[in-house]
Amino acid sequence: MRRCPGDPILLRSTHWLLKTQQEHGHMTQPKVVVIGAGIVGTSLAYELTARGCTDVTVLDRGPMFETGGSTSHAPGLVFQTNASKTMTEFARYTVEKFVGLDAFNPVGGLEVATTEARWTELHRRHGWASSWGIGGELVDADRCVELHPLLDRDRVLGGFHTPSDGLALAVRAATAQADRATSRGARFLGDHEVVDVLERGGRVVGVRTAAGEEFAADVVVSAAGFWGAQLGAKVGLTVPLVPMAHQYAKTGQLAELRGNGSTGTEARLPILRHQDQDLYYREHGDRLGIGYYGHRPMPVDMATLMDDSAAQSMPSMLPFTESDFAPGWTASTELLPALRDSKVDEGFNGIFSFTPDGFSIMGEHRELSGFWVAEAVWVTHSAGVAHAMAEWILDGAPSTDVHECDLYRFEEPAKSPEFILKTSSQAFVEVYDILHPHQYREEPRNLRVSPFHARQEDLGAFFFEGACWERPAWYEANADLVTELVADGVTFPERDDWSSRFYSPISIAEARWTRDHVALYDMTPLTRYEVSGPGACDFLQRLTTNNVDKRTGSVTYTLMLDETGGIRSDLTVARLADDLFQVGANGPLDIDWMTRHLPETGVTVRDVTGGTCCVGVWGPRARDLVAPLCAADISHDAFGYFKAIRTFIGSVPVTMMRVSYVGELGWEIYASAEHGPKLWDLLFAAGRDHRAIAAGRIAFNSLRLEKGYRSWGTDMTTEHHPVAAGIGFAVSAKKGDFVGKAALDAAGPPSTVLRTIVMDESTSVVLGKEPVRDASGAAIGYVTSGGYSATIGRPIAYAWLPADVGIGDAVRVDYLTETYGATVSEEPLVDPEMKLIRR
Ligand code: FAD
Ligand code: THG
Repeated sequence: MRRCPGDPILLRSTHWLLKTQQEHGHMTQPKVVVIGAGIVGTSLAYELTARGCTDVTVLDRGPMFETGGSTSHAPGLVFQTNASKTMTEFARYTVEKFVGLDAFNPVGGLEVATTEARWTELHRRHGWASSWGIGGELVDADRCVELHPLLDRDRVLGGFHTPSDGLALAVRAATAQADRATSRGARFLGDHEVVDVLERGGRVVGVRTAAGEEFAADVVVSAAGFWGAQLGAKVGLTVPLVPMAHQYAKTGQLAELRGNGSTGTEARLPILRHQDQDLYYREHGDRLGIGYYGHRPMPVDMATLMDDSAAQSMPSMLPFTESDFAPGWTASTELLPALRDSKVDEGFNGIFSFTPDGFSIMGEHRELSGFWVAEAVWVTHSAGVAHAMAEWILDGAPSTDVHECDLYRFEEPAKSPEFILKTSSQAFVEVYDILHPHQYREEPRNLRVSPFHARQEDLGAFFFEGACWERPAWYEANADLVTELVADGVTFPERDDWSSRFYSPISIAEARWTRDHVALYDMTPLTRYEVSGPGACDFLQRLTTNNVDKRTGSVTYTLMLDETGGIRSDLTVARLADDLFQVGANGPLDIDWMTRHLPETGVTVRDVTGGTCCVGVWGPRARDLVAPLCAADISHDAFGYFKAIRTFIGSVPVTMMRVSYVGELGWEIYASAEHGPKLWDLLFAAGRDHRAIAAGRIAFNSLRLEKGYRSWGTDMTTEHHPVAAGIGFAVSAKKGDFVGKAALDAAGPPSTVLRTIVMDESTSVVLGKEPVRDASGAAIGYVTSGGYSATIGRPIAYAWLPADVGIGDAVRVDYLTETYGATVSEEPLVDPEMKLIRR
C-alpha cells in the first residue's frame, strides 16, 4: 500500500472484515481453525458460529470431548464474584449460557469464614458482588450450616452465599456447545495434533497436523489451554502462562450424604470454599470432592509431561502426592467433621494454567496477523471469554473491557521465563489469600529504577512496584512535615487498619506541601513514545480525538478510541518539530494499539521511556525554583500552559512541558537518562530556598483526584465513551475523521457517568471497587479510585453512577463491614477556574 501525497492516510484496521477488505479488496467470511476442543475451544466455536461465522474447524490432539486437557476432569465449581468486574461478567455470562445448555447445577456457592480477617474479607467480596450486579448475601453461621449441613457450626463465623453460583458440567457444556456449533456448520476433529502454524507475508494461512495434513485458515485461534505457551513459541509469541499442578481428591462414601438426592451430575449441596485453609469442596454423589491450593507450587515441565502423566490419555493428570495433601485433609476434617471417619479414596494432581497476574490471556499476535490466543481461562470464565473473543475477532472490539486479559499488557521484563515462573508461582500461592488493593509485588524487584533511585533511597523513599518500576510511595525524610503541619492546625485523620496498609500519613503532608509550596515528583515511569516521520501528524490525527496538528511547541490532551468509541487510552501529545511528537501514554497497550494502526510507511513509533527520565516540579513556588536554573524565559507569557520547549537546566539538555497531572503550576522536565542524577541534584539544591520536597505516588494520586483527572484502566476503560467519563472536552468537534468518531456520533446520551464523591466523614477512606448505594440501600454504582484530599480534608473518590443521580445527592458507600455516607460533588474540587495552574 503506497500513499500518494494528498491522499488521506489509511490506517491499518484491527477489524477483521475491514482488514481483509483493505488487503484483498472484498469482504469474505473468515475461515477459522481453533486449536483445542476444551471448554474454551468449544465455547469459541459456538460463539463464532452464532455470529454467522460458520467456517470453523476445531482440532484437538485428544479424542472428543474428553480430550485429556484440563476440562476433561475439571470439577467445575463456578464462584462468579471476583475483584475484577470483567472476570465477574465473564463468569455471569458463562453461568447464564450453561444454564441454557442444561450443563449447570445452580446449587449456589458458599464461602465460609473461620477467622475475623476472612469474615471482613467476605464483606469486601459481597461488595464486589454488589458492584458488579451479582446477587449474594452475607449469612450467619446457623444459615451456613442450614445450607451445608456437614459444616461444624462452632468453627464458622459466617459466610457469603451466592445462589446463582454452582457447578458447571464442563464436558457436558463442551459437548453441548460443540453440537450447536456443528449444527451451524463447524466441524470437530479429534486426534489432530497441530504441529505447525503456516504463515505467509505476516499473515497466518493455516496449520499442519502431526499426520501432515494441512488446514487452510484466515484466522487461527490457539485455545490449547496449558499447552498454549508451547504453541505460542512456534510463532515467536510469548504466552506468559505456567502449567501448574493442583490437587483434587475424593473422599470415600459418606453416610451423611447418602439419600440426599445427589447423583454424579446432580449435586444438592452448595459448592463450598474454605479459603482460610486454601480448600474447596463439591459433592460427587455420596462422596465429597476436595480441591487444595495449600501445597507448594508445582510447575510442570512440559518437556517431560508425557512421561510423567498418570495416563497418557489424560496428560493433564499427574499422580497424586499424598504428603502434599495431608494438611488439607486435616483442615477438612476440622471444618467437616463427617470426614473424620473417611479417607482420601482417590486423587490426582491436575494441571492447569497460572499467569503472572492471575488473569487470562486474550488477543491477536501483533506480528502474525490472524493468530489469536485465548488461554489460561477457567471453566468459570470460559463462555464469557469466548463471547468477547468472537466479538473481537469478527467485529474488531469486544464489548467488555478486556485490558486486564490483553496478551500485550506485560512490560518487557515480565516476558522473561524467570519472571513468568516466579510470579505465576506466587499467583498460585495467593489464589485464596486476602489481597490488599495496594499490595505490591515483593519479588522480583528492582527490575527498572529511575536515575534518581539512589537519591530517593537517601531520602528514605518507601518503594512500591508498578509496571516493573520502583516508585517512591512517600519519603520518610518528610516525616517532620507532619509535625509541622499538625502544629499549623492541619488534621491527619485516623485510619482503620485495612486502609492504613501500604500507606503513611506522610503522604498527606506531601500532598498538602505541593499545593502550598513545591515538590519534585519522579515521573520517569510514565510511558512515553516518540512518533516521528513525514506521516506522524496525520497518523496521530487519525488515531486520536483531539486536534494535534498545532504549532511546534504545543501540547494536546487527547484520547485514543476503539471503533466502538470506547476509550483505549488518554494521552498527551507534544509537537516537538513538524514531524516529531512525544506522546505521554499509559502503558504497553498503547504502543501495541499504535503499532497495529501504523501505515505501511512514513511513521515510526519508538518507546523512549527507558533511555530517558522525568521530574515533575509542581507547586506555587515551581517557577521561583526553576527559573534561575533555566536557560529559557519561563514566565507565563513566554511559556504558556500546555506548551513544550527544549532548553537547558544548568548544563542538562531538557524538554520541558507545562503539564501537571497534579494540577499545579509547573513542568514535566525530561532528560536523557545519563543526565538524570545531575538534573535531580540541580533541582533539589535550588529547591532548598523554596522548601521544596520530593513527594511520592500516594500524594500524586490524591492530588490528581482532587483535580478531576482520570486514570485510564481504573476510572475509565473501553467500556466508556468520553462524555460519560467526563472528558468530552478532549474530543474535537471540528477535526476530520478519527478512529471511533462514527460510533461517537451515533451514540445517545450516556446512562451512567463518572462522578466525584466526597465522603461525609474525614475518616471514611475508600480504596476502590466498593458499591455505591442510594438511600434505599440499592446498589446503583461503584467506586473506581479513591484517596484522601489534603486540600478539602476529606476522603474523595470517583464512582460510576446513573446519569440521573444529581450533584449534591446523598449516597452510601460500603466499606468492609461499614457503610459510609458521601455526597455527589461538583468537580474538580480544586482550582475549577484553572487560576492556579495558569498563573
Ligand atoms: P483444555 O481443557 O486443556 O483444552 C485445551 C485443549 O487443547 C486440550 O484438549 C488439548 O488436547 C488441546 N491441544 C493442546 N495442544 C494442542 C495441539 N498442538 N494440537 C491440537 N490440540 C491441542 N476451573 C474452574 O472454573 N472451576 C473449577 O472448579 C476448576 N477446578 C479445577 C481443578 C483441577 C484439578 C484442574 C486441573 C483445573 C481446574 N479448573 C477449574 C481449571 C479448568 O479446568 C481449566 O482452566 C479449563 O478447563 C481450561 O480450559 P481450556 O479449554 O483452556 O483447556
Ligand atoms: N503527563 C504526560 N502524559 C500523560 C500523563 C501525564 N499521559 C497519560 C496520562 N498522564 C494522561 N492523563 C492526563 C490527564 C489530564 C491531564 C494530563 C494528562 C491534564 N488535563 C488538563 C485538564 O483537564 O484540565 C487538560 C487541559 C487541556 O486540554 O488544555 O493536564 O501525567 N505528559
